Amino acid sequence: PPSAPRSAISNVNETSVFLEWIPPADTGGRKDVSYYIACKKCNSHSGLCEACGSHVRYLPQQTGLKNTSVMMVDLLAHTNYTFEIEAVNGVSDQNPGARQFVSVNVTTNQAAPSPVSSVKKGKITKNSISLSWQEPDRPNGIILEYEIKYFEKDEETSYTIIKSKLTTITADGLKPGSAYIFQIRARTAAGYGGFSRRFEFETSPVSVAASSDQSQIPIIVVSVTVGVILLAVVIGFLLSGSCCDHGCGWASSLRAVAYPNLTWRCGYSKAKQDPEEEKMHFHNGHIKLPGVRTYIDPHTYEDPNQAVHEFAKEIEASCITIERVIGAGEFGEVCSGRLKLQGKREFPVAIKTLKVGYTEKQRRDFLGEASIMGQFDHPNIIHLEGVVTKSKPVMIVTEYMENGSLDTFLKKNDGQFTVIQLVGMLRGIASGMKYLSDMGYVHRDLAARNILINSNLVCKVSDFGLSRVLEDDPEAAYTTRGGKIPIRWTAPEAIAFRKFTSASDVWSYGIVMWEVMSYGERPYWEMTNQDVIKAVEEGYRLPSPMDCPAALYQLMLDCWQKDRNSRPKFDEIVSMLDKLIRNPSSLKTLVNASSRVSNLLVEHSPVGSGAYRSVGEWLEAIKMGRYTEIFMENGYSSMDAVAQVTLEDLRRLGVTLVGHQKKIMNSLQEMKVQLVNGMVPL
Ligand code: ACK
Repeated sequence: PPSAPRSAISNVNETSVFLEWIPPADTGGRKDVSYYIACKKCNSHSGLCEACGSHVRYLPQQTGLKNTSVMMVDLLAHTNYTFEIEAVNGVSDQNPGARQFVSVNVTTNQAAPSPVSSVKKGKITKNSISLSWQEPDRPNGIILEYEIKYFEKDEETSYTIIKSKLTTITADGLKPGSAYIFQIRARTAAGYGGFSRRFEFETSPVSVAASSDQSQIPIIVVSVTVGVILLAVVIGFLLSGSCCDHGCGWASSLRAVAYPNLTWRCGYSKAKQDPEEEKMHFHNGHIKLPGVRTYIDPHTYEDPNQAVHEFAKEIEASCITIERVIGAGEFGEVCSGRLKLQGKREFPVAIKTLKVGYTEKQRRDFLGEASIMGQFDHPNIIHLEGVVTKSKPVMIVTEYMENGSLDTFLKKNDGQFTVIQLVGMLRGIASGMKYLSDMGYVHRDLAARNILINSNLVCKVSDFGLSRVLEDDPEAAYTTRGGKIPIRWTAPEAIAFRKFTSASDVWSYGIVMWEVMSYGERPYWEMTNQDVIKAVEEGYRLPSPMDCPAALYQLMLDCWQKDRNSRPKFDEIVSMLDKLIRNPSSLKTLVNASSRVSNLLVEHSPVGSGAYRSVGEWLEAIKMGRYTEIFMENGYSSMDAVAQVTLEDLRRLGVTLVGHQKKIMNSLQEMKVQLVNGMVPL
């Protein structure tokens, strides 16, 4: 027989061991030398060893090895092993002497748990699926928790993650009669193991018998048949050619000049799930409640491109028709246009473009907004259609909101809406914000300018810029989109010590309420930021907008509570607004016009030595010079006297146009606020 192999070396990687050696010095004069590996698991205290058992796998094999290396996998973590490498030949069996081997001692490392291999479905309803599973075969430590990822089949980019310490969960809030894909992975102190294979389960369908009578069944059968035929036709069509034959492409001459790189293919490529998914973390350590989706901060991705493709569909540029430029965004032009996707009807979209000559950081920040927006799915959050990243210009495509930004829209339509319409807008914004706060997303820049409004007066929250979320950057608090924290909209604790939470978003929501009820008036008018900070800190608050229902102004004041825990939550705001909408008479009580003004007068010194030397000069400055005479004739000849004017007085003086009343009252308020450095004290 041959002598023992020589110079064996080992390389340990978690729970795998690689062995390599040199052939024996003496082959016994034969050419049929092969190797056999004996594996022993040894107790570190007693030193006693036992055979490893059948769970260890040998690559390529345990016996008859021709090469001088082998790999053992699926060993136990933190375990001492002895491997004996024996050289054998055709006569070894006949040798009564001792075996000739070289041995190697190794200790395996900590390792992540092996994948969960068996998952069973439990109770299934039309909206929920219960699951149970077995601990992984090799936990390699104590399992701290499981992570269960699921999504509707073929909708992989929008998924939910639930964490559970038990080996059972119920996923609820699912669609009836829909297939869902589940994957589970375990976490130990060593980290997450790999995800299990995909398990597919289906929710039960909505019971037809319960919701329809027998006579409808033939209709359903016919519909299904027609549906199947249509589906076959569509599939045939899709297989036979591209949708470009059917009208997608550029409609205007703008296309060739401004965007020459676009191709003529059509459709979007679905974002693929990347194995790097393990790198994701939860935003701000936000703890998930079962069944509630959590926002994932794109910053936790090493590669921002991966984040954007995780959450946004790639659209081929040839499917977009740019029609006109509608504004300027932070990174480039904002255009309106049309999107034609395969199998869908063309529809209007807004297109944000990234200007040429951008830096890598600008591209990242620009697409960061899409990575955030793509995670949301709510009627009051602006909907992302997709992104164009594979050609230039880089674009973000969203649904089109016919009436543009809410602040501009309200200014343009001053006094044109009923209170119920205004409350409807506010309800929509609150509902969108409730969704965001449930997802663990803090907006930080909620303001009417960042709300878009469509032709049905539906308001949607937009502007999900990334730069605001740089918590660790000491400059971040002062360098948001406009270069500064939006002081007038921001809660005092967020200004003072950057405590941005959903409660600080509630403060901003109160300011948005004020903006809406005053048709786009600038909060705190022309006061400087420093004065606003000081006044708010001293307990002053914005006075009620004109003709504002008392219940709404009270809600604003609640949102502006200094103690953030005393502010209402977004779900409470939604319920309160719903109540007011259901009971419109509750909106009839307005904040008393005279108290609205006297509030200021009682607390603060009257206007007297303000910026204007005479009543005439003041009225001219606000383009209300036509009323100078009436004012003078009625005893309002000095600025001190003017400071006492109430809305009733104005009406009595014959100032009947609401627009004029507003101009005068707001100007008065502005002057008072500037003088006293404050507003309504709480
Ligand atoms: O007030 P606007 O018309 O509404 O001007 C701004 C401009 O682009 C720069 O932001 C408008 N805008 C932005 N997103 C959209 C959208 N999804 N639909 C319609 N207009 C939009 C915004």
